[in-house]
Amino acid sequence: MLALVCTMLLLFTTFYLVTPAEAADNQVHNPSFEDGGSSQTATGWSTWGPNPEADYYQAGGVTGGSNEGVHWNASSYTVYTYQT
Ligand SMILES: [Ca+2]
Repeated sequence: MLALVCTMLLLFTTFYLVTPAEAADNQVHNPSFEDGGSSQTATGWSTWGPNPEADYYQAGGVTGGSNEGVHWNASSYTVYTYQT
């Protein structure tokens, strides 16, 4: 019985204390690439690497909404998209 009570208390604590705090701490700007910018770089995002042309954003809803961030090129590439 004590184990059940402890488990219920842990679940309650995890749900009510950890989940809201994590949501409030999301500091990613433009996480779903909905804010404009140039066709090459969405607002708030930066590109680094030897193949920056492989990083772009376009119409599409894979990340939700109407625009999506993409890493793609017809040949092999290395590119990073990041925020600071
Ligand atoms: Ca989106």
